[in-house]
Amino acid sequence: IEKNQIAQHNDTLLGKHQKQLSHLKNEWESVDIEKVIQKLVDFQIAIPSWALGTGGTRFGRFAINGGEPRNIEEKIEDVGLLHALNASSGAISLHIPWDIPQNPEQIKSLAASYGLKFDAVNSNTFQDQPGQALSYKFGSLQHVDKAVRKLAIEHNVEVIKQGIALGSESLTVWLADGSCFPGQLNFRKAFENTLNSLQEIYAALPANWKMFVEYKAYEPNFYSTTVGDWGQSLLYANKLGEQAYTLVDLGHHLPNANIEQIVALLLMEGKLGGFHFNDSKYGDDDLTTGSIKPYQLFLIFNELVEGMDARGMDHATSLGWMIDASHNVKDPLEDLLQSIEAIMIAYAQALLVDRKALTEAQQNNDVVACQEILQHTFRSDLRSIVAEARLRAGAALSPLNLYRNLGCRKSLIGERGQNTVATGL
Ligand code: LRH
Ligand code: MN
Ligand code: MN
Repeated sequence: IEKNQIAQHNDTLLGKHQKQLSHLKNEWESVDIEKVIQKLVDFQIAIPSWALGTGGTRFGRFAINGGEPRNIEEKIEDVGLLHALNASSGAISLHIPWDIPQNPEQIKSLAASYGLKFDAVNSNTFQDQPGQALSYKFGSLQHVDKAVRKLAIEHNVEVIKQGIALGSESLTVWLADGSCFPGQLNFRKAFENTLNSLQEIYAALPANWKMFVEYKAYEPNFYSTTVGDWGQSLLYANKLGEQAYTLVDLGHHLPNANIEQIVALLLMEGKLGGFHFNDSKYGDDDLTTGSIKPYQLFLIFNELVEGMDARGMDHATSLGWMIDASHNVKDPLEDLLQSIEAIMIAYAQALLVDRKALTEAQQNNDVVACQEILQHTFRSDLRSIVAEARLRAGAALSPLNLYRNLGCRKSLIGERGQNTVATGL
């Protein structure tokens, strides 16, 4: 995508955009909108490599779009395209061995040519790879057999090495480990084995790295999961040390969990590492962020902004911000543009909450005022300040429209073919 294509697109929308922005500035004259815009410019959300292809379910996979990236280079190209469109997707997160960065130097410079960094690297001990000597069928880091644990530990250490070569600075460990039936596991031993294994991996972390321990309530195990909730994740993170943190994937909770409260308390403990953003109606649906519960997304960002400001944390760099979504029916790139937009809007809304008034209302137990204050920003249309942030960063006022108008998918199909399949879920 060329700079002049973006400029042309912006020219056609500029008049309307400026009108909307000045209207918004008038409405929020007591707020330093310039500061908010700068925060939005700085905020970057990493794209997972496995979200670039059409996701499958266990009932089938419909590669409806074509032009899916066939290798790591093409995945980087896709994220580069997203970043050119919105200037908010400046990083890619790899999943190993779905991604095999054979020539790290080359891959690193390819990414740099698109202005991309490498976010957390993800290990995979939830599938057996072809030719693997021992199986993860009954777990990996928790396994009763030391030899299986060793295999899984070595894989994680290898992933760290690959990440170092790419300039990544964190490892995300998500474990499918758990049990499907009562009695199958000794919970305490499974925890201890997992902790010991994580300790060995932790020992291989460079000093500037973080380890993210991701939890998930259920699936693929349906009776117990060994890192099943934020309490268990926090136990591991606390025992591991100061480089270990809890990672919150929005889809990994039991229905109706109060995720914003979890986020607030993890932040308070200095143990919130980062996010996998997505949305869901039932469980780990991995739907487009903000497509089902945008109010919840706002409430989460509201806690994030409040908590990070209280601790003097830089919003853009203190936590790992990432999407984790993948599904069947949309063009993955369009889907990701929608997710990023939803995240930016929720962040903007949270930045505009009148904190002073909210604190006062809380102190006075004025429950009605508390709700009014939050919903005032939630119900305000802040899309034009998000668009303004993009404009200032050299990106498109309306990324999705430009993607469609330029026929980006059609070009990708032209280059890569109709029947390409990206590695991933
Ligand atoms: C597990 C999960 C985890 C994996 C990814 C593919 O459900 O959220 O983050 O690494 O999906
Ligand atoms: Mn996840
Ligand atoms: Mn998940």
